[in-house]
Amino acid sequence: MKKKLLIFTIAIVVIISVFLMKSEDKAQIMIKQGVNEKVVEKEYIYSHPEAIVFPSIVRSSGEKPVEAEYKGIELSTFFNSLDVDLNSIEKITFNATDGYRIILGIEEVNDPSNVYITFERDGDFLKSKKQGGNGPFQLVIRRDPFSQRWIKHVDQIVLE
Ligand SMILES: Nc1nc2c(c(=O)[nH]1)N[C@H]1C(S)=C(S)[C@@H](COP(=O)(O)O)O[C@H]1N2
Ligand SMILES: [Mo]
Repeated sequence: MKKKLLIFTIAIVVIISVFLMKSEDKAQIMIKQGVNEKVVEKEYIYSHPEAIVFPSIVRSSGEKPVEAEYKGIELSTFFNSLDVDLNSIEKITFNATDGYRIILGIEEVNDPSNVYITFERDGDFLKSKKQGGNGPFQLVIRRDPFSQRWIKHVDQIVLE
């Protein structure tokens, strides 16, 4: 009887660990346009040849603004590299894993060197919400001083 309980306990622990490992690994962004869905994996983003590093001032509630170097891909470049055509798009909605959401007009997205999907800060990959970070992916709007639009933990982008 004791043996059965032990095996049962081990099985439960293994199942839960596998589940936790899987959910931790799931750094990806889903792009939706009508009925079309495209999943972009973290490897694609982390190794993107057009990613750049730029300085920015980070504002976090209750803290002094600090300067940091972000690494990311300009959003229009990102869509371009994925063969996503923005010509008939008017607005883009960004959804985060915590339910936070922001919407950008296409003019702002096409405004050069402004909107970036970022994945590194000061040389380290952005940590997930679970690990206490702003990532794994965060939108940075360089010319927007109001960081409430710098959406953290982006996991879905909807094109309309
Ligand atoms: N996913 C997500 N992104 C978000 C928020 C949030 O609650 N969830 N808060 C916004 C606000 S109001 C600010 S000021 C910045 C910085 O948030 P922090 O104060 O939690 O660092 O992130 C912005 N992006
Ligand atoms: Mo904020």
